[in-house]
Amino acid sequence: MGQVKTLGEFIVEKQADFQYSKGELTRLLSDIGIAAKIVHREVNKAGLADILGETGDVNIQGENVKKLDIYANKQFIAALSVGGECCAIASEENEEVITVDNSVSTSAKYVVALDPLDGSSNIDVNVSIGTIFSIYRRTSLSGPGTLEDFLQPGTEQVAAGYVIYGSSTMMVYTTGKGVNGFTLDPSIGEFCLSHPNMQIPKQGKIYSINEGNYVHFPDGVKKFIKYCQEEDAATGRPFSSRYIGSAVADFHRNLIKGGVFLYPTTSASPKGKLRLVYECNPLAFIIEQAGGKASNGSKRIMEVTPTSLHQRMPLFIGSRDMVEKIEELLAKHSIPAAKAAK
Ligand code: P6P
Repeated sequence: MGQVKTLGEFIVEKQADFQYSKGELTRLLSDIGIAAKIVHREVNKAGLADILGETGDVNIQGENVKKLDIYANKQFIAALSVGGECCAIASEENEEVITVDNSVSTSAKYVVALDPLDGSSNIDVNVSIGTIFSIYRRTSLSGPGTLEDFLQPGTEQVAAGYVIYGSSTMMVYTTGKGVNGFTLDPSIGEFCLSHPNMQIPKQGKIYSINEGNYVHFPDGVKKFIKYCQEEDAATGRPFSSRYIGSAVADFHRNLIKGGVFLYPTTSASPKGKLRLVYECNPLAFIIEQAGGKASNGSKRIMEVTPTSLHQRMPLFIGSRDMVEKIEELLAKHSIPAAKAAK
């Protein structure tokens, strides 16, 4: 095996990609790596420690809070606050923006939005879960970060990534110069470059959707599911249905193998289920940098300007050809608003 390159070495090496960079982003990404290692340790022994199960609380999303959710949230907030490179943090677990008020951080130029532990309903059944993060330059001029710092379109992201706590723990991120994956080697406590320059196949053979919601899907989505199930040798159909129910795990599999993940509007989630700011946008940045596509069905996800911190958005993300097929079928079979209003 060739010379191992650690996340730290890689980040510093790539620092040159950034004009005027004085190492702040380098430090920020390293801070995230540290928190990921701490969360990895707890996730991997959750069954032993008393951090499985629910806290008895319900979060702002109305979801039962898992002890590991809270633990992960605290670790990432602590690592980012101590690091001094971000002036505010937005988290799925917190209704409001968390301002980092220490003397160093209020002059920091970055803000970080994160889902500290996505898919946490899978923790108790030992299914892969993940952390998703998105980094912006602040738009506010000084002082503590503000809500407006987070309501930027995804095209303004400086960096985005995820950590997947699975059969191994990996950190995958982009700073706009491609996508690179690092696997944690617990024996040395370092993330090591294992997946350089990740690219998603233009056409995949996997579709990932919760078909339990079929009756409530828009007609274009129903047509796409039937398209995937048709026999057609030329396009390798029927495709395989794979749905883990943990967005980071489904996304990561599709990034490596090719495929498309769909979370359309449903009766339970009339605006979609995934959150624009700290789930859809970071995953969209990664997939575009890997040659794929991310859409809300009619628009490029990263061009949607968020109007609120926790707003939800339909998400169709993965291999370019498959996302474009979904957009084509949605356009062809969408009910014009006027007609739908009758
Ligand atoms: P459903 C996990 O709760 C999550 O937010 C994503 O990680 C996952 O893709 C989705 O919800 C699963 O939702 O409605 O199919 O169970």
